[in-house]
Parts: sequence; C-alpha cells; structure tokens
Amino acid sequence: RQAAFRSDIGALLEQVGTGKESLSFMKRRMRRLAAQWASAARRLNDRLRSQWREQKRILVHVGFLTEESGDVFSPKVLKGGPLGEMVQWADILTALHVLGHNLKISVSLKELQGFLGVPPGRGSCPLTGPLPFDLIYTDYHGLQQMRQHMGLSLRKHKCHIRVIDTFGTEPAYNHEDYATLHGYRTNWGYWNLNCRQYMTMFPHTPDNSFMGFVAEELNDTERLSIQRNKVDSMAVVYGKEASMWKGKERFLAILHRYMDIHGTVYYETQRPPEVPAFVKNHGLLPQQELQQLLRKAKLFIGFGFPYEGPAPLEAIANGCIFLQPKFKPSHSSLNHEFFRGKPTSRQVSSQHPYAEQYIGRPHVITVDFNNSQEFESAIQDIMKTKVEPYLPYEYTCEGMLERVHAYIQNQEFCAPEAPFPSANSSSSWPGSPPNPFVLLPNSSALAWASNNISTPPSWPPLSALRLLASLEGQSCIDACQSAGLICEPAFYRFINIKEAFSGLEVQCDGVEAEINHIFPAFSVESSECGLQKDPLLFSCAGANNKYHRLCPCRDYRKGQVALCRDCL
Ligand code: U2F
Repeated sequence: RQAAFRSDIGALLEQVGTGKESLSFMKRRMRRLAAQWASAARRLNDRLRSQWREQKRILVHVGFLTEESGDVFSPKVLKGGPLGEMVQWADILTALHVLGHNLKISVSLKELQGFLGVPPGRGSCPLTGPLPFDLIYTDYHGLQQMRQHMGLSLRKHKCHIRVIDTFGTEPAYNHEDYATLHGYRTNWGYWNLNCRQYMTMFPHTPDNSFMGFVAEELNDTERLSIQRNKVDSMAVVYGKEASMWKGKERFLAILHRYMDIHGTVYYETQRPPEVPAFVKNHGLLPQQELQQLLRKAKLFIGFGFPYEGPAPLEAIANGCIFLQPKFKPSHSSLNHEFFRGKPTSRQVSSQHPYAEQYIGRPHVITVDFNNSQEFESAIQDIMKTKVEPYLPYEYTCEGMLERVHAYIQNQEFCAPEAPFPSANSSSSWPGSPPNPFVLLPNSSALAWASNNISTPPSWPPLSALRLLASLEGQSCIDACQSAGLICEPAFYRFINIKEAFSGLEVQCDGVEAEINHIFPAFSVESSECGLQKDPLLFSCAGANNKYHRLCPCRDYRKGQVALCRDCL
C-alpha cells in the first residue's frame, strides 16, 4: 500500500493516550507544532510526488516511559527534569504519523505484549507467528523488555528494530564478544545490531543513523517582529534545574555587569539558593512561553550541563547567540560520571558539540570559561553582534520528514548483504576488477562493483563512495570530515578488500584479516595491512595511534548530513 501524507494529527493525539505528565507534555508539543508539520508535509509531498512510498506497519514502544522500567522521567516533567527525550519521541511519532504509516504506540509492557500477540504473564514466551510489524522503534529499555518477553524470537526479528539512543553506540561496544574481550562492555551496548539501527539525537558518530528532532520555524512576520523586539542586554540562562547553576556565581556576576539575566529554574516555594537574587527567575515555563522569552533575549548561556539538549537549537532559531563552555580536556565515558557506562568513547568537546561544529559563529560562541578575560570579551562581542534567527534544515519539520522517509524506504537490515569478497584470506574480487581500485566518481571500478556485487543495491548508492586513508591515529569520522565528506559505514563492505590498499598505493607485506574494530587499516612503519573479518565491527569511530584507517566517505547535502546528494 502507498503511504499518503497526513495533515491532521487528531488520530495521533488519541493514540498517545493519557495518565502521565510526559504524555501530556508530548501532546501539547504535537498540537503546538501541528501546523508546521502540515506545511512541511505539503512541501515534501510536492517534491516526492513521483516516488512510491510504501506504507509500513510500525510499532513504537517507548521503553523509558513504561512503569516496568521505573519511569523516572514522567514525575519530573513539571519539576525541571529532562525533557529532551520527550521532545524527540513526540517528534518521531509525529513524523511517522505525518508520513502516513500505520502506527501503534505502546508505553507499557501490557500494550507491547498485546501488539506483538504474545500471551501476557507467561514469562519469556516466544512470539510464535510472523512479526505483525515491519518496523519497531524503541529504546534500550524497550529492547530489554522485548528480550525478556519475546524470548528467542527476538533474535529472528531484531533486524526490524530501531533503537532511539540519545548519545549513540559505537561498533566496539555493540559487538558482544568483542566488547567483553576488549573492555568495551557496558550496561547498555552489546546487542549485536547493525550499528545503523541505533538512531541518535544529534549526528554523533555516522556509525549510527541520525534521527534528530525539530525546532520551531519562523515565518516572515515573526522574523521581523523578533528583529524589532530584541533586547541587546537580555540574557537567558540554560538550566531548568537549580543544580545546573551550582558554583556558577562568578560567571553570573561577570555577566550581570553587562546584561539582565533571566532564568527558567523550577522551584517549589522559594527561590533556589543557587540562583542569585539579581536573576529574574520565571520558574519552569511551558515550551511556548520559553520561546517567547528567547525571542526577546540576545544571549542564551550554558554552564556545561545539560549536555546536548534541544534548547540551544531553539534559542538559535529564535535569534539568540548561544555562549557555551569549551571542555578541556573533552568529557567522555572515560573521565566523566554522566557518560560513564554509555556505549561510546566519543569526546564531547563542549556542552553542545553540534552547535559548536555544525553551526558555529556568529550563532554559537564556544570559549574557555575558566579564562575570565576570554569569557568577558565574548559577552562584549555578543552585545555588539547582530544575528539572524537560524535553524539547520535537518532540524526543520521538512528536513526530519525527508530523512525519516529516506531511512524507512531505503534502510534494510533484514536481507543478508551479498557476501562481499570475504576478507578471510587471499580472496579478492570475483571476476577481475579494474585496477587500480581508486574509487573515483563514475570510475569503471564502481560501475563494476554496483553491477556485480551490490545486491540488493547499496543505499546510499555506491556512486557516492570516495575512498580515503586517514592520518595515523585519526578516525574515519575525522578523516572524511577534513575532506568535506562524511564517513559512510554502509560502504565499508566495498572497501574491505586488498585492492583498496593498492588503489591508494599502500605498500603491504601481505594482507591479513582480523577481528579488530580499527580494520581495515595499515601501518606504514611495519608495512602491515589488515582487513576486517567481522562486518559487525566496521567502525567510523575507531582510531589507533599506530594505524592509518581505510575510510569509506561520501558526500552529504548541505544542512542534511544524513543524506547524500543521490540518496533520495
Ligand atoms: C538534555 O535534556 P534536557 O531536557 O535537560 O534538555 P534541554 O535542552 O534543557 O530542554 C529540553 C526542552 O525543555 C524545554 C525546552 C526544550 O525543548 O523547550 N523547556 C521548557 O519547556 N521550559 C523551560 O523552562 C525550559 C526548557 C538532553 F536532551 C537529554 O538527551 C540528556 O539526557 C540531558 C542530560 O544531558 O540533557
């Protein structure tokens, strides 16, 4: 069946259900953004007119909101607790609904069992018949619940699952045996999924798929009125919970010399002691009122926590400059409590690396807050700088719909990928590939590869592939990025061949295949070249001081890093 865009969200609101503050928050958000989604759907529909979009049967099981997982989030919705995850789930649900898919939503174990047709109360009774869904979106909590209640059948069906995973999961952590043997075992990882089945909140490692969320878009009238009403001396502090303000008096005092400071900190009866008396605290605001405040403010300032939330994008979209601390050294699961046990080694270079790296000046200013002079002159600069409201396309409704549509129609983890020349031994390309195997656009090697090997056809299309060698110690994330490209894990299987070394004129004293997330890679010093033996370990994120990595890069659309030029 063809999926038809929906512009009305009435049915979705009914499906979301009631009885939890988190669900009410999500529904308020859905209502508030409904018009924005509808007009984005019209635009995308016009652009995709000729394309067949298959309607999928989709189950969304929001594990962290189930009572069975403890649901620690719902009671804190109105008390300054995390809302980022709810923002994202609300937007995922809306995107799937608007794209016209057949949706079922579950926020309890009972509903999950009902939808899956598993008899309730029978422990890990396996689901016997076929899976009644094409896709299941869930999170790590939900995955755990499915393992417990679908038993053995989970293994059979897991290619249909997509895991919404805020901070991301790197391949070394995802591979159960490898993680256990090499110290990458955490509470969360080790599910042996294809890492592209993990979907993140920001484009972290391209080993995962970038799901994202949306921020508010402005029409021309709103832009104009923002321009007129901006107050150059007004700052809003990022932090809805008092603990986020702790120990920040020094910065607040400096800032207060220049600007009036506003906060939206939750409190019960009295001003929290962490919030100085000169701060105008509005208390936790409904999203809509926060947007109004941001429209007037010139500066949105973060003090280091929360990490990687939606609010800075909302502030920038409303014409604020976001000032945030640079982390030196970077925060990560190795040195910071918050990230400890998360299945990633990602180095978080500031409070909001996406804002720092993908948006940057003049909208985002990232400085060392411990250097008071640097901090103070940043504030002085901000007061003088004029900026326009800005929202990257990938965080607009149209951008999110386009991306989710592309994933749904093209990502396929169930069909076995054609066995690519096995990296086991001396085997090479079947037939005789044109050499040297330099993956230039439209080269005959590529044409040959797409005709002979790529069944089902590769997505992203193989024409986007560019092969690079990283610098010693550099990951493929960084190597591709420094060439203006992005690492594409789906392409590893095409470059995990010995011809790739010769194509790059690398001298190899023999080529071995190993189970090591750094491979394919080579060492110049020892003339050692290694291929990857286990496709589950193909990793954009991996890096090792002794090795240059072989990197499959691709182009990307401006403002939509998840998609290559020919991906739609
Ligand atoms: C992040 O979660 P947070 O909820 O702490 O992220 P924020 O950026 O603070 O804000 C989330 C939403 O809260 C809204 C605001 C944002 O969309 O519009 N809000 C509001 O409605 N009223 C207010 O007064 C202030 C904000 C991140 F998203 C999570 O993934 C992390 O787990 C968490 C911890 O690092 O940080």
